[in-house]
Amino acid sequence: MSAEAAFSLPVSPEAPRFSPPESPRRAAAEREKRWTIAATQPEAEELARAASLPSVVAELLVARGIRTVAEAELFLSPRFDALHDPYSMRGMQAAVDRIQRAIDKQEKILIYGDYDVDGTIAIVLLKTAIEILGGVCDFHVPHRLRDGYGMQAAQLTQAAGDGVRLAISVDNGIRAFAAAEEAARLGLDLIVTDHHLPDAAAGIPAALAVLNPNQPECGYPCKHLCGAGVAFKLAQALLEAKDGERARAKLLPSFLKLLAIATVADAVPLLGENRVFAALGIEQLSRPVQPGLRALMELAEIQPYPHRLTARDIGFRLAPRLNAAGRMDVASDVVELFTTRDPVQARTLAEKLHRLNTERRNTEQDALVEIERRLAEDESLTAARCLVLDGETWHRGVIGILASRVVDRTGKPALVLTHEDGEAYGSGRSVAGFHLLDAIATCGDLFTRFGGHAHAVGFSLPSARVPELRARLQAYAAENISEESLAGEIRCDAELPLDRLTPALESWLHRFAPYGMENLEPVFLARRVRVHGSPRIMKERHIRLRLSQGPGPVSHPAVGWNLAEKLQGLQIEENSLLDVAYKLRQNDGGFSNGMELEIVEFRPAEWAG
Ligand SMILES: [Mn+2]
Repeated sequence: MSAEAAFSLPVSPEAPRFSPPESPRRAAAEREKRWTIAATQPEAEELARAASLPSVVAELLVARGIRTVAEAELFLSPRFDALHDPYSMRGMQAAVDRIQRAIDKQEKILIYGDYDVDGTIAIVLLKTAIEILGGVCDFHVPHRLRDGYGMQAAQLTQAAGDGVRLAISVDNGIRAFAAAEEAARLGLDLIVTDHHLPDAAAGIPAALAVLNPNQPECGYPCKHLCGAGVAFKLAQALLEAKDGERARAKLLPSFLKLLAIATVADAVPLLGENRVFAALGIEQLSRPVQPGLRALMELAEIQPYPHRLTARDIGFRLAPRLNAAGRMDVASDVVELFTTRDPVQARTLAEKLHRLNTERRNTEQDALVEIERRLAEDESLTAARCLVLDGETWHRGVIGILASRVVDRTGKPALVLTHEDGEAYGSGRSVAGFHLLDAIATCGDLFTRFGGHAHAVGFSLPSARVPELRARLQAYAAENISEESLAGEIRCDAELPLDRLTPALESWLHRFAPYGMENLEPVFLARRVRVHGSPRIMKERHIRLRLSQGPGPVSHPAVGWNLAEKLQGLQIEENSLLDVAYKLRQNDGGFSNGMELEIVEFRPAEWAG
């Protein structure tokens, strides 16, 4: 999965802009969304009493699968000592033994990674651990466009020729059957570490050890580690075997900063061990020590301590810069950035990533303008329930992001394709309630290759077949997507009237961060709130206003991204009564209690049922 998939929904101030008039976003906004509120959890009352929690806090915890006081405590205060024993992961002992032998005999080790944030950080973590232990190790990052994803047999042949005796895959390899065969033929020992699902029919590749919590018979308790998470567990086992105390007190905690970036960027569920990685790592990220991280954070304009970082800072600021390397060029720069000790080199590399990200954004923006024009002009697209958009010159590295943007703007599932020498390469993103992989599988005969999951897909096919793909998919979508799921849904986690917001409750709710997959930022519903004073429009697109509820004199500052048009269209003004779906946000700009509301959606209160 990718960061774009996870972060495509909130329209961030950093997201690129479509030209406002006649934008497809408006068309989507005009369709009235369905408002739903989560059912109250029967166990919540019990938990609230047992753990002395406010009831809304208990509701949110139970909705995240938390039942006991101990689980609640760990969720609200993640601790390093809650990490699982690495040896409960199948294959760990064999992997540790072989790597230790390689270190003892000074055999050259090759780490084979991937070109995204997860894959590059996985390399950095394992390489650092092996080097701390005195091992010799090289790494390989595939080129996204030239090599594609996964381990290539030819690379192993070359490595063996260069004297490598042990290869370790990180964030890939669980389906690398050909590469594993080649390794065996070369007499090269192979350790696979991965988190992707194994092929149900073909099983796992033959290797000296396979570490993957998702392989059959692996009893590891946290099944949703990212690739860097699996690499971290291996690093943990290696370092603890040497000097457990030093590893736990110093080395491993220092790994958590990068691990948190990978965990958030790879969009794995932020629960269980992942939550510990993300929470502790993000906390430390506000005081970066490493030159590469410092340089990157400076260029990404992330405010230093005492400002507290959020998962959004990672998702919107750090991850795109790190991913830009793999999209536009070669991702090995990310590994260099995070392993160099030289501040000058770190700065140079960070600047390169920053520049590539700007280039990526411009490339994306140019394509979006073109897509925007087509959406406005081509009426068949307005009617279609699934969009298939192809371009001659769109950069293959950004088509996934483009698909996410189109989904954001139109509320429809979208496939974006680009042509290269008679072959079309595509990436697709879906909306809730429409299984995109199932959908494209109905056109399986058209593709050269395809894969993915419910939410996101990737594929290629001969360019000449694109019109047929479009026609068949649109016919399928017309049958299988309801008008309702296109309109979208405003999901509220709980009803929370504004007059119940106290600083104490706000600090409880603050402990639910960091947010990500399966721990989404809670959205609350407040009915019949009053607009206090005149709303202000910012940059023609956003709104800032104060909202109050009940007889008290308190009003709360609120902000709403991209809601200006709707506010004006509905003639909302002072004293209007609204239902609002909102999130609570820490604001550093000095508003009351530092908290403000972020309005997700509003509607005039008289529509309320
Ligand atoms: Mn990954």
